Amino acid sequence: MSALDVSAFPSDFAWGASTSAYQIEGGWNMDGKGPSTWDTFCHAKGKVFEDQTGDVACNSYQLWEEDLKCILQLGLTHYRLSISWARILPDGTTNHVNLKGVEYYNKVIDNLIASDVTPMVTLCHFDLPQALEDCGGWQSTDIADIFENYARFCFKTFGDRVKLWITVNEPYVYAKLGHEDGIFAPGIKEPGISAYLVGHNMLRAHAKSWHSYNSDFRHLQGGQVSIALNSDWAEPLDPGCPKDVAATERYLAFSLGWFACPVFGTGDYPESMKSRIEARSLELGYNQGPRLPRFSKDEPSPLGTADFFALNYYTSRKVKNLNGARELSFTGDEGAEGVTDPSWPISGIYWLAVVPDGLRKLLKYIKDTYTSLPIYITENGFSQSGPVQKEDDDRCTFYQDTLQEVGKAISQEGVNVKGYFAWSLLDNFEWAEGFRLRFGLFHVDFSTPELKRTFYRSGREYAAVISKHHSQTKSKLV
Ligand code: GBH
Repeated sequence: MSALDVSAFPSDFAWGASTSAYQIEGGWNMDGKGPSTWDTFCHAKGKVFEDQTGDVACNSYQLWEEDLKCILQLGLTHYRLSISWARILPDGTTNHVNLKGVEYYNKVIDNLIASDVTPMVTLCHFDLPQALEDCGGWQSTDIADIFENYARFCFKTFGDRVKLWITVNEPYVYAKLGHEDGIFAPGIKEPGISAYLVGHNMLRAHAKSWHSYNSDFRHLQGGQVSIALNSDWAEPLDPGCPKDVAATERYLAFSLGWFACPVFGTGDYPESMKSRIEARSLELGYNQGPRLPRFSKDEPSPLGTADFFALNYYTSRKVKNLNGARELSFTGDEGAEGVTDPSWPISGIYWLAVVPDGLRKLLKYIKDTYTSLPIYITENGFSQSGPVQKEDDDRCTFYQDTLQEVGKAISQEGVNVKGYFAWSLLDNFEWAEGFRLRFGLFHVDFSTPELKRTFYRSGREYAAVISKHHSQTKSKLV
């Protein structure tokens, strides 16, 4: 990454790395933690690669000091972590607070601040308390108030020190992979129905929490709240084919637009999403009410409920039109299929085509379509599978090319990018793929209980980028 020109990045640029609780903490039943949907999902056989689990993962619950050393070696200005909801509220509600869990996050947050690292905290990164799942989980209407209550508890408990909040991580992924495809917890397969309901309740939960923060905490704590949205960049497979062009619009509407339009756009779902879902219901004779729920006038609107844009970007797609199948499904509604371009290298896993300039195009699209608010890239990364390569030159090239595109988005496209968080600080539990995909800037040796963390070359080079930017900024001041 030494060829990277860092002059495009503003002096207060946030250099971060991200993790999530279930993927690193382990300690799944320690000190009074309640189970989450991911504990349940992994403990059922046949769901995850080789039936691996996050029971121990990187054991960050007990080895936090080792993570802190990694953070300091990288010289990060920011660190994004998530709170395990069931670790602090074992049944998901404030009826019972697990003080040991609260203590753990207090220690993490205090250590970060003492080291001059700004925490960004996600409230729910896929791991819903199982007790709430047992009452309908994200499909239940009540979940929005229960989440809001949890969010308020976190604002009250940690908000004196945490100023950057993410309510929900990637509602698209938890809704669709967890309730349509069934390949993520909670493993529900109800095509064409549940994902929309889950997404809706996540938006309601998010909106209520933002409004709570806005009215009761902002004036005291001065922080910011957003929701992390994942999206591919997408272009028509055949730009000369109007059907592919329309399909590309739908592809973006059904991923980014599903959540960005209510929060940053019109306050409602994208038109193409509404009309397609309604038309398909008619066509297929589905008459049990609207599959895409409507926002109620009696609740706070999702519109304007974000203080910054949080984007998780991994890859891009070429999109072609897909004629609807006979069964209800999300993909049938979407009527689009994304494929990879043969010229794109694949990193570790089939879906992760490396397309750095897709990030620049997506950033510009967000600015042009949705908002001029500051954008944090809250996740972006490159995975390795197979034999470990500590000298991970491909990943170094990936980070260099990607950061170059972020620099261009700032200097050439005028996008207000405030920060970049690499996924991930450490190799960790990669959900249904288990430990076979490694996304870390630090290698973790999962074969011994010490779970030793060591630098990849990419980690060392990322540290050099941060320090280069830091010295450039300092020299500008004198
Ligand atoms: C992020 O999701 C997560 O926030 C993070 O926890 C995770 O570790 C990271 O990605 C790396 O994967 O199986 O064909 O349906 C990224 C969005 C959505 C990308 C699901 C992969 C699976 C494609 N992910 N997608 S498929």
